[in-house]
Amino acid sequence: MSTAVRFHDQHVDETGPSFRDDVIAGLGRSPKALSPKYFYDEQGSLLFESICRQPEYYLTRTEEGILAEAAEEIAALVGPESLLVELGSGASRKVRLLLEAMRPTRYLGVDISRDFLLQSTRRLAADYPWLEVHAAWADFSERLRLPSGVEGRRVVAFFPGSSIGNFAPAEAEAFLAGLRRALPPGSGVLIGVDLVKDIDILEAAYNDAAGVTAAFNLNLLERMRRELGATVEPGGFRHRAFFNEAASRIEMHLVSEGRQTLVIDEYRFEFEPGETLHTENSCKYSVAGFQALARRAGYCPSAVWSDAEGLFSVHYLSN
Ligand code: AVJ
Repeated sequence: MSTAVRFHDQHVDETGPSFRDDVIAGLGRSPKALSPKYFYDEQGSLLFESICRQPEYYLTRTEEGILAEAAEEIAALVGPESLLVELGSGASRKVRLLLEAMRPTRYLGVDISRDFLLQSTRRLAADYPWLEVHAAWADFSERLRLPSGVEGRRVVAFFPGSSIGNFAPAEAEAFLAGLRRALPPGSGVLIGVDLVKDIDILEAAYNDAAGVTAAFNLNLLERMRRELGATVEPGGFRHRAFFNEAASRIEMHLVSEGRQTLVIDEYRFEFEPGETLHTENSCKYSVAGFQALARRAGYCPSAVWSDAEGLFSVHYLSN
């Protein structure tokens, strides 16, 4: 069996700012902030996989349970598709449930972490001889480019894991509206969305006892050292995650333990004791709240699945 003929990869040119540009801009702002997309270097992607296995992090296993249960129903609803596009595919585990139920002819995985993406999409190509596998390493919040030959075909865009929560609601709406315009008519979006719930459950999920989320957050500082030659003592910062009820989001921060200076070449960034670098927002929705957002983005929210405890939701938005 030759996977080579069925496996295609492409690098989608990143024309935007680099990690270095964004770190220098983000540390220069007040309050200091950085995009969560920078968590996912090789080390960060591995730590994220480990987060997904932590007992407190209910999101992954709950979404997998929903997909396993609803896979046939989803397949029937979306119809025989020619292309399944996964945004932020990571280890591409959840999509297996869909691939097996939907049996699309083509799969495109899009992820920002190149080696991770190539490993996981090569595994898919090896495991599913009937599937044509494409991989694109790109920031999927940039313009989405579909492989050629799909014009006029229906596409299902799979956006799992509640990654949409990293966008503020207005940005999420704009992103989904842009995605809708990029997809051929008759296409749909299958999207995992974490639900608002008891604060203790939410906060525990981002403060696991094993400290994996803390390591994931602190890896940003390690990455600055590795890639930018930054002078920074990761031990001088601690992880903080809490639910901001007014904004309906988990916020993650790196809190400076004392007064210190982070140095990158000629740039010096002063931290006051207790000052934070805001590293992530993870927005939480009600089912109705997310459906309203999807409508504003021009979709018809035609189906929604949830677990018995109402922890997580998976929506099908038709175009
Ligand atoms: C990948 C953005 C969905 O917000 O739950 C996990 C990332 N951050 N633990 C999330 C994350 C800390 C995750 N998303």
